[in-house]
Amino acid sequence: MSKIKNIYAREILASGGAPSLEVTVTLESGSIGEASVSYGASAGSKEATVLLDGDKARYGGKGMLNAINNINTTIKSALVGMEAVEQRVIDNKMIEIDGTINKAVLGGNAMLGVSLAVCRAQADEEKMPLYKYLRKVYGIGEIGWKLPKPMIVMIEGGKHADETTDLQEFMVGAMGNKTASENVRMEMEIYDALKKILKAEKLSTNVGNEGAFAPNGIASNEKPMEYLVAAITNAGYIPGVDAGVGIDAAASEFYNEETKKYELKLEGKELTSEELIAYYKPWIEKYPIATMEDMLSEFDWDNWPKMVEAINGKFPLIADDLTVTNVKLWAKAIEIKAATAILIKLNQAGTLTETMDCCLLANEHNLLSMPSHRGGGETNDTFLVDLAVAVNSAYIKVGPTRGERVCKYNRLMRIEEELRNEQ
Ligand code: 2PG
Ligand code: MG
Repeated sequence: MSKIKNIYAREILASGGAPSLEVTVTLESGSIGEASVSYGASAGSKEATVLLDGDKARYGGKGMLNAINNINTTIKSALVGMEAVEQRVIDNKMIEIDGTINKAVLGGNAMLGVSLAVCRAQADEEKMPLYKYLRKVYGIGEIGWKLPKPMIVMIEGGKHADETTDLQEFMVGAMGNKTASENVRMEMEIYDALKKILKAEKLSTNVGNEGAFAPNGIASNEKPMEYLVAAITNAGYIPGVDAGVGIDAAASEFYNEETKKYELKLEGKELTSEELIAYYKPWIEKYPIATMEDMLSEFDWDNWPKMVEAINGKFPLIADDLTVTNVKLWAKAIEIKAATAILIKLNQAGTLTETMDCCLLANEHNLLSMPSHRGGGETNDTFLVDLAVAVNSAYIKVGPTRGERVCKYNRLMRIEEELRNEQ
């Protein structure tokens, strides 16, 4: 056991070129933990607050000095002297000091940075890899190791790229029983095959926010699925057996709250919820789909169960903006059968404990969880991978290229190697 001796935060850069923050926690024993915080481009409205300075003279208002100041003063003086092993108590303490439902006072970014760094410091103290320490501190029993499969964003549009598809992400999810490193290799071979297909179609292979292709001039919102199936085949794998298609529509982004219509600009369509579900329906039959995510808006709760019915158990419907890694919203979604899986983003919740609670609730109900990177402001932190391994998540969702993305897959392969060497 060791007490927290010091907490220190600094401003760093995130993948989009705007700031984020990084926290160092030091224990009395000398153990150290560091963590940085990512944030999104298509954030759900109920996410924990990313506290930004708003000072237009610095980074166009996107500085994080206020959040950092909260860490270096208020949070530090409250937590110094607490036992670092008391993760839940520490997280609750910050929630209590903040006192708001959306962490608007201290900032979810400030709280999460501290929360994760405390956890890493205690893992260091106990000389345990993070994924094992997470199981210990959250009392997860012996459930064996089932490493998450990669769900790799291959084509991106929506808010993550300019002038592309209305739907935000077209992914390839590994299927079958390959090892993590074989899955990573397969996915990257598919990515390479996709590049050749796009080139042959005279589409650009420049990449968007998440390192996935983001070509202008794609003919329809359906077209990327055809490309993905062809890429899986061309790379020598079997669609629906080795790999399937994942879609994140991020539908809140093209939902007009006033007219209650979904505006698909690429195809000049304005659809009601029912019409949008009917628009998706043929895809469910036609393509080897692994998962669908946010196919309806976060403001369209009533229609989510209809989408679950349309899918009819063929694959999971993942809630992201709908549930924003919030255990109450997730419990509601489970209860009314609005979704059958949850996307997990640490900064949506704002503390590690609240994030873990969402994963554990999914496990309790035998539902899938998928820890995910963020679009606009990702960092080189790989915490989400250890978390996915700790709770036996089915997938991790991360882009295919750029350092802040590939470090996640490299971490996964390293964990696999560690576990293999133990046998
Ligand atoms: C999503 C994510 C990650 P953002 O919607 O799932 O791909 O995007 O971080 O921009 O919310
Ligand atoms: Mg999403």
